Amino acid sequence: MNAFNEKVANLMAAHEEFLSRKNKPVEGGNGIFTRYQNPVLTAAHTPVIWRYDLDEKTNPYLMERIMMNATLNSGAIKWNGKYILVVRVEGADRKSFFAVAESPNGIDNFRFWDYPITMPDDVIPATNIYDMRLTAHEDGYIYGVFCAERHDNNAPAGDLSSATATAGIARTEDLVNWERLPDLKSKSQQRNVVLHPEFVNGKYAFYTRPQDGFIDAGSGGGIGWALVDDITNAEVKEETIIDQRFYHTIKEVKNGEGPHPIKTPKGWLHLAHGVRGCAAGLRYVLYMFMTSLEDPTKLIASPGGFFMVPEGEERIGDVSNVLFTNGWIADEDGTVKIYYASSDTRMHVATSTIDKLVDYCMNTPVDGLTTSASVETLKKQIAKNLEILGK
Ligand code: BGC
Ligand code: BMA
Repeated sequence: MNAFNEKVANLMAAHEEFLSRKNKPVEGGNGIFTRYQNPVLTAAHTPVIWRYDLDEKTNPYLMERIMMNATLNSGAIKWNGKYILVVRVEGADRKSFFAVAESPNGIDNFRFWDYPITMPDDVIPATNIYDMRLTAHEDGYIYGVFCAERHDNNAPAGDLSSATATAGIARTEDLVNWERLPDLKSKSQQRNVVLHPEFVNGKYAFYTRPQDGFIDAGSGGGIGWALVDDITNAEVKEETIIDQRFYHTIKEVKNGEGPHPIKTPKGWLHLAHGVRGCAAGLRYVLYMFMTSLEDPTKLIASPGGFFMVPEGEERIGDVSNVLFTNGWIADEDGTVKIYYASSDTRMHVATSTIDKLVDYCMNTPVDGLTTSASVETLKKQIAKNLEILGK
């Protein structure tokens, strides 16, 4: 073997060893969920054959030719017994694309498929696409709903930052070949749009997030709900806000549905993100709520405050102080694997169970929206505990 080939072999072996690392649960915690020690995916997990040109003639120094920046906001689905993430991979050029990574157990050994997804761009071409929510719909297709971002051509000359966000829709049967449908038509811009897994009154149902501008949710605040007659020409006609934003809460500035909700005997279990502004910028945390099985627009549980916030190394990255989720998998045994990204940089997993998450939603005190209300809630628990402890 010549020196170059030996270098290639070492590179591949080191990468294989890295991908095979076992992941361990972090002991302790709050009893609600369990974090895992290692991120499940980072830019370093992307295949060697993506990043390097392995031809000695054209890459004698064996350098990375196409660098990868981050692996973040991934959709998730259990498919053919495998835990699948449709990852938002961001290259050094700031373009995001989707790529499938699969794992046998959902907590480690995630490996990317050889090729990224070729998403048909035959509608109105987008500059960037990201944050796919996967839904195995009862119509038989797997849908991917994602954000399609385009430069706003109405912006004044020289303004290269104004953009528009719409919901792109595509469907597949094998996660390889995707049929692109027209983007969701809506009066406002949309990000964080999610397809509900069941028909409701014979129609497709979407969680929406209407927004006034590209960044600002503005008057369109909240997680919305819209019924759509035809998925091949989806249009939001009426939109109801099912989970509102409130002053001085973790979702004051904006909020958005995470993955599609999990159906439980007690109601639909939702995971979402809430955003507030502070001197350091926007802080993204995760929160939960539940809606009624009979009427999915009806909020039946709204635990106050956050469910999960960035901790330790999670707090630092390309866009620091951010947790974001758009994928979780409920196993047959009731285990839930929550896939979340930290600071727009890497993917993690945390585990819980449907029973624990429902208990969390039903029994965590609601946010009373004022200091006085929070203190009263706290005093009630303290008094009860002192009585239990006989003090
Ligand atoms: C970024 C997204 C971000 C959005 C709003 C987009 O350009 O790619 O990650 O959520 O801007 O800030
Ligand atoms: C956006 C989201 C995500 C991102 C977050 C933080 O609004 O849609 O793409 O993780 O901001 O940058």
